[in-house]
Amino acid sequence: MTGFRRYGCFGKYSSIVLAGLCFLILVLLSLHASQTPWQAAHRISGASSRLLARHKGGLGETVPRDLVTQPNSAEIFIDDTLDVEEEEEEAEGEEKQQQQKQQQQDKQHHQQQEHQKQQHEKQQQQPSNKTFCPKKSKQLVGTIQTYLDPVNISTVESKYPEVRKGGNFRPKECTARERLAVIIPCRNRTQHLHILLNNLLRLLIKQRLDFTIFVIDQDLPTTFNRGMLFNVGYLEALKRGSYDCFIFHDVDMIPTNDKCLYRCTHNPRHFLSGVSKWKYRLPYKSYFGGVVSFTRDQYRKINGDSNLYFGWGGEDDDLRARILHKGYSLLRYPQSIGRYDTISHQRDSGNKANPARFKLVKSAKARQDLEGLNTARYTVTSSVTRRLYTKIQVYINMTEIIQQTAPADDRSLMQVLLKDPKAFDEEVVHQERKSTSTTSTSAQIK
Ligand code: UDH
Ligand code: NGS
Repeated sequence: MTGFRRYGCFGKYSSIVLAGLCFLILVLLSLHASQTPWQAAHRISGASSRLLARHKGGLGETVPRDLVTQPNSAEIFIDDTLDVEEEEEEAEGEEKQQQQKQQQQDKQHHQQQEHQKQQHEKQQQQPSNKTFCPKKSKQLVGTIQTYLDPVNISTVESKYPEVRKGGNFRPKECTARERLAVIIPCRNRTQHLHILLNNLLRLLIKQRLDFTIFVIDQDLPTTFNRGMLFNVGYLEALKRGSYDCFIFHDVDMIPTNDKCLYRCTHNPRHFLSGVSKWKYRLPYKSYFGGVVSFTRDQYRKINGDSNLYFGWGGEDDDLRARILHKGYSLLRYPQSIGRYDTISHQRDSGNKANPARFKLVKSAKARQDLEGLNTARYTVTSSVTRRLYTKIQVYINMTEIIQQTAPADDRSLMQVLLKDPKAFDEEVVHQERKSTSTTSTSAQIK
């Protein structure tokens, strides 16, 4: 009874005793760190949220390096370089960095195991006694000159004799760590394509990558659909080879640093950290357009891009929402590495701003599993292997996509696209097509 009374008494005052103890700990900590108790409390809460953020890397892996922006808990861009050797050197001596090193080693170990598994499978297919290419080639220098002036395709072809027909390159002296498909949507922008190839091939070859360039063109008069062309690129590339990594690349984005590695990693990556047209900044923090990478599995798991964004705008915001919704984080290279030049041009015809885009972006997560890679319907109207790229031309039937693959709610808000084709330039583009030459390569150059 006495014991009960004693514990009962403690129970009555326990919250006061606990609060007192916490305050005492804070006072001791603040004395130790020469801070006020409130600063000490703030430090503890900061440390615990950083700890939580580290474990948001998706796929059970630790997120590397600093968080550069964290507008809210669902939008995380991580500044990350794949530059493992340099990171290890910097880490020497400091306790905090030692911990990062340990985490990285664990991650590397896990990645190495994965790689070994994949490479083993590959070597079964193509027996070779070559060693793997270095993760980061010794030939890379950092900032490189960009060439933005119009160039003839024959000039570019003669510069890269090592690229095989179809736009394929494979290093001879080593085995590349993955097979990369670069997917470039391109309609009526042939001159930009030549400028991009003139810059990009040099970088990819220097990085000792095993790659193929796929150019995806969309038949007129259907309104342009960038997101769906990415799905087409992914599906058609996989029909032609076993690619592990996909980089979706706008035709007018020119990398300015050869340490910007065109590789895939444990989370999808946004390559741009600054673009010349925005004074080497981005239009908004969560911008996800321009150049992005996915492993084969990552893109399949997010069900690819939405097919519903006919016309300009919103498809990249939708893609970002899909990535986050499936539990991935977003990686982005640091400022100096993700610096891109862009080729200035006029507005494209056949790609008018899509008035339904804002509402569509809002329903991105709800639609994710219902439409995307799994509902991409198109007809391949031609497929040709040029010297520096494989070109796949497709016809997309907008009416069919909207009426047969859009979920009911989205279908109704997209009626505006079907009711008034002129609002989407289809008539205008149709007229233009009649007055320009018939092949897509010699079509209007901007
Ligand atoms: N693209 C084409 N042809 C087109 C349209 C787009 O090839 O007719 C491809 C091309 O790879 C381009 C990419 O899709 O780089 C993205 O196109 P975009 O129109 O989103 O971006 P871009 O930088 O033009 O080419 C920006 C125009 C700004 C319009 C602002 C409207 N409010
Ligand atoms: C946003 C668009 C994005 C676009 C970005 C930059 O407003 O699709 O501008 O565009 N989002 C919506 O419209 C919802 S750019 O200047 O590169 O044409 O990528």
